[in-house]
Amino acid sequence: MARKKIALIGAGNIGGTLAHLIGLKELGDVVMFDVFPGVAAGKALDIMQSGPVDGFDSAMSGTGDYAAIAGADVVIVTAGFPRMPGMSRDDLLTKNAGVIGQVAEGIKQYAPDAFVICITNPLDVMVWVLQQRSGLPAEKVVGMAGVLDSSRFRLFLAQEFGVSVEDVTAFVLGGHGDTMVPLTRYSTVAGVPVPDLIKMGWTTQEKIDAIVARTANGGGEIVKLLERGSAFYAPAASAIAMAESYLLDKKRVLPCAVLLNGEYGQNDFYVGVPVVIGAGGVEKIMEVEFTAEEKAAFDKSCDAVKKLIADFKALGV
Ligand code: TXD
Repeated sequence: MARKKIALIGAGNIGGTLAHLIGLKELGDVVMFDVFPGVAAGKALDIMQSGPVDGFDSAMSGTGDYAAIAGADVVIVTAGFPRMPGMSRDDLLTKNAGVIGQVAEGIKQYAPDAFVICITNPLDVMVWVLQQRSGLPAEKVVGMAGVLDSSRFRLFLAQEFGVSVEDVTAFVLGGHGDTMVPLTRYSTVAGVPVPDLIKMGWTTQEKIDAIVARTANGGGEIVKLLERGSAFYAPAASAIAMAESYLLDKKRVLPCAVLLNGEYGQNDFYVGVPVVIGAGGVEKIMEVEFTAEEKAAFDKSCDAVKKLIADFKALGV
C-alpha cells in the first residue's frame, strides 16, 4: 500500500513540528506549503535528514505551489499569523481570514477529498471560513483546539494529584479561548470524577477552580513566556492525534471544533464538542447532558464565537 500523503499549509513553528511528528510516527509522506517556499523546503529537507537516524522513510518536500498538494489524504492548516504578547486571538481575525480564503481555494482545487484540520486562530471562526469557502463536506473539515485545551487540563490535574497524565481524562468544550468550558464532572483520574476526588480529600474546589482558570489561559501563559509567537509543540501533537484517528480509522473520541446542526440547540457555526473521528471524518457528535450551570457556560462560549462570526461578516472580507 502506498504511503499516505499529508499536506501541511504553513511551515512555521507548528508546521515544522507536525512534519517531524509525522516522520517519527511514520504516518506518511509530507508536502509543506508556505508563502516562503524556501523555509518549507529547508525544514522538509532537514527533517528528512533525521530519517536515517530515527528510522523513518517519509518523503518530505516544501513548495509555494498549491498543485503540489494534489491528492493529499490529510491537510493540516496552520498558515497565518500567530499571536504576539498583548494580542487577543480575535485581533488575528482580519489578518488570518484573508490567508484562510486563499488556503480554501487551494484545497478546493487540489485536495477536495482530504480530511482537513484547521489550527489557525481565531480557530472557531477560521475553520468555519475554511469549510464555507472550500465547499468541502462539514464532516471532513474540523478545527483543533479541544484536544490541546484538554491536554493542558490533564497535565495540570495530573500535577495536582501526583499521578500519571495517562490516567487523567479531561473534558473540555466550547470555543477556543477564554470562554472554553472545562467540565470537571466528566474529568477523571482512572474513571473517578474530579468532584468525587474533592470529596475524598485529594484536592479542594479552590485548587480545581485555579486549574480551570489556568487551562482557559493556557495559550496566553505560553505567549507571555515566549515573547515571540505562541505554543507549538502541544498544538502539533494534538492535531496529529486527530490525523492519526482519521488515517488509522481509530474512532477516537476527541473534542474538536465541528459544524453544529441542531446539536446542543446550536446551528450553523463551528464550536468544540466531543466527536468520533474515523475513516469517515467526523462520524458522530456526542451530545452530553448539561447541568443548568454548564449549559449557561457553553451558551456563553457559543455566543462569543457567534459574535466573532458576525464581526467577520460585517468586515465583508
Ligand atoms: O489551539 C489552537 N488552535 C492553536 C492555534 C494553538 C496554538 C497556535 N494557534 C495558531 O496557529 C496561531 O495563532 C497561528 O494562527 C497558527 C500557526 O501558528 P505557528 O506558531 O505555526 O505560526 P508561525 O510560526 O508564524 O507559522 C505560520 C506560517 C508561517 O510560516 C507563514 O509564512 C505562513 O504561515 N503563512 C502562509 N502560508 C501559506 N499561505 C499564506 N497565505 C500564508 N501566510 C502566512
